[in-house]
Amino acid sequence: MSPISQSHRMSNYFLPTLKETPSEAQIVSHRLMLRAGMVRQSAAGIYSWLPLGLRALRKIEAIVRDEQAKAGAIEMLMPTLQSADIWRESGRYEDYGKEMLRITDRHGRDLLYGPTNEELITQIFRDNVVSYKDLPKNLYHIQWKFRDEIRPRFGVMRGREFLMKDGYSFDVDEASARVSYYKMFIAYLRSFRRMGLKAMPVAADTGPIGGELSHEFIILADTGESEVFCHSDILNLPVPEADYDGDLGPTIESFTQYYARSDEMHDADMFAQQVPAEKQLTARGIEVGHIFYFGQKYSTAMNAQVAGPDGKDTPVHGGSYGIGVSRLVGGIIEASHDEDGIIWPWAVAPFHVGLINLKPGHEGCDALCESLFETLSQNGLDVLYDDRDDRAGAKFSTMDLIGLPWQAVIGPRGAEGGEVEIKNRATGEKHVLVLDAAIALLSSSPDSAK
Ligand code: P5A
Repeated sequence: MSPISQSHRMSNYFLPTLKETPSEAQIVSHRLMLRAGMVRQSAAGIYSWLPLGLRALRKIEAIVRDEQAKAGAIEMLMPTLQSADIWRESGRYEDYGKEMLRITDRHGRDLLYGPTNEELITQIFRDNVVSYKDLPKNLYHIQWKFRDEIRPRFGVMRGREFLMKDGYSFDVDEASARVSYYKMFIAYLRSFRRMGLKAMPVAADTGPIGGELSHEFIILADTGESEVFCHSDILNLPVPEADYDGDLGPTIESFTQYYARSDEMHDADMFAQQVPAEKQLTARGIEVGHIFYFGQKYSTAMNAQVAGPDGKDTPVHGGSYGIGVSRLVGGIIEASHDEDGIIWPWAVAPFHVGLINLKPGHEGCDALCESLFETLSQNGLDVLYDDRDDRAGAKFSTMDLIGLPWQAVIGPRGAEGGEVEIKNRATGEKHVLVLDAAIALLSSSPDSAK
């Protein structure tokens, strides 16, 4: 059972759903996250995560952690607040401009709420690693960031405070640094796929992070803020295996052979030359990840050197790798919903099963519901049990809104024959099954039925 596996009764849960569509929300994921009681805004671009939203966030984190571990990255945790001094060393303290939230403590010392952590990890690295023999290293954390975006919008998609997985690799030379980059490239494709998303790597601009080599991972969505230009065949490539010991070059090449670029990198002439007209895809999307190889940019500025095989000190070669963990919650909803609400992919669903008791207080209904609730929970499934005294219609629409993959409905008639009605949220398909058969069906992902 996963450590976050947990079932709840709605009568003592906290799920403040909204019937009305909130007027401030411009895109569907934002509307649904508010309506489904997942988040509440605290200030512009700053959100509280209510229990249902937090569960989705944690499931996304778990997938990220698992794939990072497979690729050899090691988790740690850096603070949200950083000293301005290290940013002065790298030269980014001034460069970052108004997006950086600057704070002064009671002693008059300059702090900042970290928008990213290249400086802090470089400081930790240089103070603790001295030899190439300790390389490569890839360290990551999942931590809140703050960027004082001029126009926070679309809910958690462009927040000011947001949760990022950010990782940093250290290598002795460029060739091995590329391997570290390739590993993250593959790990990212795998992570997004496990969340039910098809993410496309596109060559990207490096902006304030720096360097020459960079890819954004984009999921296609009309409401996305990024525009991409690509050869449509890139969307049909298989997701790579987690085989990180072999030669990763050919796998990466299978993706990078296709023209696929963000709008900043787009070259219309090259696009026309390299991509046949019928394969040219211009689309909007959501950037859910971004990886960078920036070589010795930070290590030179901040004096992070290791002794190489020849005994000489050289600045290490670095890369950084970001996943928008909180943005992904919105991104997944943008990619998977209908007019009634969210449709969670199994792997990131806040609960697997929504159990509806149509008549709480009715002996047969209560007994069958309790039995199902207990068995499913013991089997490691996360169940949200609607045991409240409410109208059937209201219960159905709440379950559709919050979008759990399975709904299990028990009413007086079925209870008599020991029967449960199961609904697949994605397809709407229904089955009436006896308890054991219901348990078997509910224990498996319905995603393949989509
Ligand atoms: C890579 C890790 C970086 O910051 N430094 C550390 C590099 N890259 S990035 O592209 O700027 O950000 C990484 C990912 O974070 C998400 N993101 C956001 N999510 C919500 N609201 C925001 N304002 C926001 N800004 C960035 C994106 O998914 C991005 O790819």
